[in-house]
Amino acid sequence: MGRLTETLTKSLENVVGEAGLIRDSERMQSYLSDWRNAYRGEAALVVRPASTAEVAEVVRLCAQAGIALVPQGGNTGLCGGSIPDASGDQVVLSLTRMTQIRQVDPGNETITVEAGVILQRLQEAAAEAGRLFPLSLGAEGSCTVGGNLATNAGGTAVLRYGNMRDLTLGVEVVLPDGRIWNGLRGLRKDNTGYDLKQLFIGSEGTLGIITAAVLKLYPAVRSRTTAWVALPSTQAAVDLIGRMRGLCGDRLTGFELMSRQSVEFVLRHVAGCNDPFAEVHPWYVLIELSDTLLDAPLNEMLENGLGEAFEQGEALDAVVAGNETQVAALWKMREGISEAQNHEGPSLKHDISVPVSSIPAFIETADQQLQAAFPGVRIVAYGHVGDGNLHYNISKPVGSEDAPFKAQAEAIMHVIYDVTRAFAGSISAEHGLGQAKREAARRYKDPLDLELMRTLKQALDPAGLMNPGKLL
Ligand code: FAD
Ligand code: S2G
Ligand code: ZN
Repeated sequence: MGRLTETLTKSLENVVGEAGLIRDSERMQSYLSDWRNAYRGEAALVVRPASTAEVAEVVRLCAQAGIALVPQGGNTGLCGGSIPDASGDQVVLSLTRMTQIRQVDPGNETITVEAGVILQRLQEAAAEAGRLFPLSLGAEGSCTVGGNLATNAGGTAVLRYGNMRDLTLGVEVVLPDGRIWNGLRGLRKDNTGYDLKQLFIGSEGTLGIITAAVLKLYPAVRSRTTAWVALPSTQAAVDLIGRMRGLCGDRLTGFELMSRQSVEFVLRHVAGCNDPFAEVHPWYVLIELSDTLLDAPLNEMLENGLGEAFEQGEALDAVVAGNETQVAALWKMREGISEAQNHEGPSLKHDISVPVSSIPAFIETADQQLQAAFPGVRIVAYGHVGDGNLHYNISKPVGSEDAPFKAQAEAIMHVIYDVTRAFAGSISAEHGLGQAKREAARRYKDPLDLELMRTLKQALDPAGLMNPGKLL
């Protein structure tokens, strides 16, 4: 790896201008640690190009000098993928100045946006065109489209609309040698060889820098109903989602599971959150139905489904939001879990997926093994049931110190990932691998998977300058 020189810095400044270069260590800080302060690094420079051409020139100059680049969007990633290493030789390339919405094409049901567009802005732009862009996650106020693509983000609407991979028709990428690959096609059918865009989606900045994308738009949702339901078990959650899917089909657009522990954390740390029920229950689901019709009979469907669930003992209590304020309050309970965990010491995150029908047995097995081996740890289990995706996070025992708990992180991780493997699951459902799960991927992924990934990496980035140390 090369080192940054004054000459190169000058050349980079000629490309991105004064506004696009951050050398001052103070101003660099927010680019050098992640949202949770779980990862920290050093950088020789932060560059913020404002166009694809500028990105390409920055990449070309750094490639020539052998300087490694760390692409960064909103820096909300949870695996340390956007944080440079400790060498101080790497350059962080932030896409946050590339915020153009290049084209909205309602007739083609597509929108073309640049990588630095914040997800919430994209959702608003779709709404302004009378459409829906359905990707939705807790960090939507700060994560960027480029980061969503690079991590193949999921979130709460995957069960109905899929993840970023499913929502994308084309991408524009600056390759590791600085060439611009224009894959910005808005076609739903294009069978002319390998689906190249899919190589870059989920590549976490290791194969190139995504600078723009053509994304699918959907019909706007004009009615929705939301309920918070107490359940006796996770099996009841799996039965209930099957019931709701049978009754409501594609109208089921949200089904989020939360353990009592996760709700306790939110009630304790997130202002304005109150338990809708007087009684304490072991599990809860947030259910949302939505439809493009203005007056779809959603409440009726929901009540039918819940009625059957009560009869079958699948539901213990339920509240249906009566207005938008109450809908927002229920989602705040769900989306507040991430933040709440940060107030309870280190949160060891395990973003796993297993077949939906295996969720109850996974939780029972993992709970048993963890509590036997690490008495007192607090299991914060919640997630997107429809995708078999659990955030099976672990917080330290009450009253214990951070350090000894963090020292157990690897052993805890192996218990959880061994159980995940036993259920033919994945050790990363939606957050990616970053630096957090690079070693785990080596241990849990099939060797031939890894060999093929390395072949691709070698073919596209032979100098290994694109986000080194991440993913592979
Ligand atoms: P960053 O964190 O900046 O980068 C993430 C990765 O992508 C890094 O490896 C980086 O190098 C790479 N990268 C960024 N931009 C580009 C680019 N233009 N080209 C190439 N590589 C690039 N994720 C989910 O999937 N589902 C959830 O439900 C979810 N909920 C969350 C809730 C909270 C409160 C928080 C803080 C995070 C959550 N996340 C979730 C994780 C995170 O928001 C997503 O991974 C998101 O897609 C990251 O986007 P970003 O712009 O912040 O990317
Ligand atoms: C979510 C956020 C990450 C975590 O809230 O759906 O993806 O585990 C998670 O806190
Ligand atoms: Zn999630």
